[in-house]
Amino acid sequence: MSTEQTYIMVKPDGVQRGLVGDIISRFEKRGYKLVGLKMATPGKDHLEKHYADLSSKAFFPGLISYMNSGPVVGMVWEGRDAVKTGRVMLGATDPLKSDPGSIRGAYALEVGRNVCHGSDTVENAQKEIKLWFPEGLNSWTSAAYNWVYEK
Ligand code: IDP
Ligand code: MG
Repeated sequence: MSTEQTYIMVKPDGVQRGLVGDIISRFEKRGYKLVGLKMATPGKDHLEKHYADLSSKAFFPGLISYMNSGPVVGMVWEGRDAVKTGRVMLGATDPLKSDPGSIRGAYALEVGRNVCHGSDTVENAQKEIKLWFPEGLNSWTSAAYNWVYEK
């Protein structure tokens, strides 16, 4: 298992519903290290770039208008197996199929209002991090490192 970075985003419904703190807290408590964090309202063009792979889907216009309906909170978490484990913490795309202990399984009921985003591969994580954090990330050493990792 390697150290990875993943892009996690609280979608507009998650921000409106006051879930930002809880979502940050879950990643923080799990042992991941926060290396980037911002609120943003980047507009349609940027959101279309973020979801470019889905542009041919029938739900794409609805997805973009949902994502453009208010500010989002984007973050980058770093640590062991961050991409895959981050997806497990989010839950399945369809909240009704999500484990109840996951974020979507705990807080959402519809695929079109599923409160959070997480990168699905290391390669896509790198692309998303460049798109959302062109200014770069924060490099720091966590005092908790040796309490989270045995080696
Ligand atoms: P993911 O967010 O779990 O990676 P993707 O397939 O990448 O899922 O889809 C991106 C987002 O598009 C989903 O999180 C969801 O908000 C929305 N979405 C996906 N499938 C549907 C659908 O069938 N109807 C409406 N929205 C959808
Ligand atoms: Mg996806």
